[in-house]
Parts: sequence; C-alpha cells; structure tokens
Amino acid sequence: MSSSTTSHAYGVGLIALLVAVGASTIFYTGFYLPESLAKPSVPEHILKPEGTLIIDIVVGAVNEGADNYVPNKAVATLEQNNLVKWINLDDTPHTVSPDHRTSDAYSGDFGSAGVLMPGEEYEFLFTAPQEIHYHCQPHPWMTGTIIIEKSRF
Ligand SMILES: [Cu+2]
Repeated sequence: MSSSTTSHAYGVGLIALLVAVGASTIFYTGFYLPESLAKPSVPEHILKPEGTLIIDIVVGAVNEGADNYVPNKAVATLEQNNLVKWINLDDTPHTVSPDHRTSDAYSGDFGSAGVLMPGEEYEFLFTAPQEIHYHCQPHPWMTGTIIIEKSRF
C-alpha cells in the first residue's frame, strides 16, 4: 500500500513537471521570443520628427580640399530633425560610409548601400543619441560628422 502511494505521488509530480516545462516552452516561443526580437518601441515624436536635416554633397565635392559634406559637422536633435538626408548635388558618384560600423536599434545599420549617383539621396532615421564619423569610399579625403542629440525639452 505504501509503495503504491509513493509511485502514485511520483507520477503526479512527473506530470506536473511536464506540464510546467510545456507551459514555459509555449510561453517562451509564443510570447517572449517574438517580443524580444521585435523592434524597440520608439516614441512617435522621434519616428516622425518635425523636420529633416539636409546635408548636401556639394558641387566639386570630389576635389581634395574642397567643401564636400555641407554642413560638415551637423547636429540633429531628436524629435526635431532626427531624419537626416544626404543629397548628392555633385556630378560624381559618392557614398555615405561610417568610419566604424554603427547601427541604430530601430533603423539598423547606418551607411548608404552603394554609391549615390548625381541627384540621388540617402536618408536615415536616427532614434537615439550618437556621434558618427563618416567618409566617402571612393574619395576617402571626403569626411563628415553627424551628431544626434537629445531634445532639451
Ligand atoms: Cu566621393
């Protein structure tokens, strides 16, 4: 009698354990994983800033010593103009390439995918403060800095 009670209790314990493992697996794969892989939640004012900061790649930018990215050390403010757009006004293809690989948690890796042909644009939405030094791949003497700052209000 006592031995059958023990094995019965053992069986119930085992079932409870299996149910617990099953439930936590379902929770982990069904709820926790998708949540943790999703993009971070970013305030609406940062996703849709009031304005866009424009950086021109000016005519003659290809020439060493000439102005290239204008403004060259640009400061964008979150919620105001954290959408930044580079426009190639020069008649030569250029890139916007980070000196060191960098990414934004929401927007992903920073940098133009390939060259910007004359007239083309590269746009990036920054969602957190950071400072990036970048350059043009075919013309490494072309360098610029973009700084993203928190809004003061
Ligand atoms: Cu260039």
